[in-house]
Amino acid sequence: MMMMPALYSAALMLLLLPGTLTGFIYHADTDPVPIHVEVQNSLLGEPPLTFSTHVAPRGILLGALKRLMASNSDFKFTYTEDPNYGPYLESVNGVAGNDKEHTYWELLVQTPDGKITRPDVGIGCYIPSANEKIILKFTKW
Ligand code: B12
Repeated sequence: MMMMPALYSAALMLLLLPGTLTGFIYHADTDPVPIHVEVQNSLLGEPPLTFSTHVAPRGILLGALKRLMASNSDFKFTYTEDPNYGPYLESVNGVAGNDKEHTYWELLVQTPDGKITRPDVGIGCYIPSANEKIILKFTKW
């Protein structure tokens, strides 16, 4: 009988501890992932425009771009649907890529350490990580 309170609290600890840990990890997993989006028009030599938005945890870039467009009237984009590769970024802020002129919106990613990479997937497949700068660059191929 003397052991009961100690046993009881030990059992309670065992029950609560994993719950607390799981709760913590679960919370971190559901936090929105902050990112920046920079629009660069290398052909017209316009100054870059930078926006802040967020993506759902492990969410796709397309979702973040839609969220940004809905919340900020200075950012607009359109995309077409490719049968093989999904969403193709067609225009940003009224400027569209053009096959005849060999222009397109290139997707680049700058990580917080400053390194810039060119993802090998489009806006419908790319999953941004926290604090990345997504660069939408109007350029030529
Ligand atoms: C040429 C080419 C381009 C050219 C297309 C120019 C043109 N209008 O002809 C340009 C330079 C514009 C381009 C851009 C990009 N591309 Co590209 N491209 C190719 C390539 C080498 C050949 C496509 C082709 O001509 N096929 C033959 C024609 C007859 O078939 P088609 O179905 O009509 O081809 C069209 C589609 O492929 C489309 N297209 C081309 N690239 C992409 C990328 C995406 C995401 C989408 C939705 C459509 C698309 O454009 C073609 C012409 O209309 C393929 C690789 C390959 N060997 O197939 C990569 C490829 C399709 N591209 C790829 C990528 C990743 C991109 C970019 C996202 C790169 C970037 N980080 O910016 C961008 C698209 C950005 C955006 N605006 O959404 C990937 C797609 C992989 C994936 N699962 O998403 C591929 C498979 C190469 C790779 N890395 O493995 N691309």
